[in-house]
Amino acid sequence: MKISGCLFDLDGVIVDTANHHYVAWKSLADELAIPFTEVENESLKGLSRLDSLECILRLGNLEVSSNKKIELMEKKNQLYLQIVDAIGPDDILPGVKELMLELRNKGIGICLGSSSKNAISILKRIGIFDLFDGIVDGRNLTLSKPDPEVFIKGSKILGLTPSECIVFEDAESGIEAALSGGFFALGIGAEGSLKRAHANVQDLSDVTLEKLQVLVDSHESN
Ligand code: B16
Ligand code: MG
Repeated sequence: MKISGCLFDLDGVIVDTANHHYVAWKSLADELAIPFTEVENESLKGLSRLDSLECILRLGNLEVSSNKKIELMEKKNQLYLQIVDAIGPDDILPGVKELMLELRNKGIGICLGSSSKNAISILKRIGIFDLFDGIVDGRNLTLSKPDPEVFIKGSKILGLTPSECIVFEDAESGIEAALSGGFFALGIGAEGSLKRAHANVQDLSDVTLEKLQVLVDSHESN
C-alpha cells in the first residue's frame, strides 16, 4: 500500500490534552466519590463525552437521570476548558507539525479524526488548523470510537479508501476503530502499549513519510 492519506487523532497524538481530560474527569469522579485513577482512565481515551461519563458512573454503580448526566458533562467540560485555556503552539507534541508540513508538501491528504467537540478550538489555539484538508470531530459523529465512523468519514473527505490511509492513534478504542475500518493503525505511546496496532512508535519525533512507508511495507511483508 502506498500512503495517500493520514488521519490524525487529536487528544494524545497532536497535543497532550488526553491528560487534561483525565484531570477534569478525576475531579468530577472525586466529587461523586467514585474511585477513578489513570488505570481506569486508559479505557476512556477516545470515547465521547457521554460514553466516558457513563463508564465513570458504572465504576461507582451510580445511576442518574439524563438531565443530571447533561449537568455533569457540562461541569466536566467547563473544567476541561479552564485547563486548556492555557495551551498554545508550544504544546504541540514533538514532531507533529514537522510531519504534517512534510505530508502537505508531498501532496498527502491530512484529516482530523477526533471524538472531541472541542477539537476545532484546540487546533486553532495551537495554530495548526490550516494544515488540515478535513476535520471530523465529535460534532459530526453519531457513533463514538471504537466504531470506525470517524475514520471512514475522514477518508471520504480526502477522496480515498481506508486501505490508502494511515490512522495515528493513542487510544485502544481508536486502534480498534482503525482496524475495523480497514485502515493501517499506527499506535502512539509508551513501549508495550497498543499491542493491536499494526505498528507502534513512542511519539512522532523524527517520523517522516519515508519512515511511515517503511513501517507499512514491513507489516505487509510479514
Ligand atoms: P470532548 P480524541 C477524545 O478525543 C478524547 O480522547 C476523550 O478523552 C474525550 O472524552 C473525547 O475526545 C470527547 O471530548 O469532551 O472535548 O468533546 O482522542 O478522539 O481526539
Ligand atoms: Mg486520543
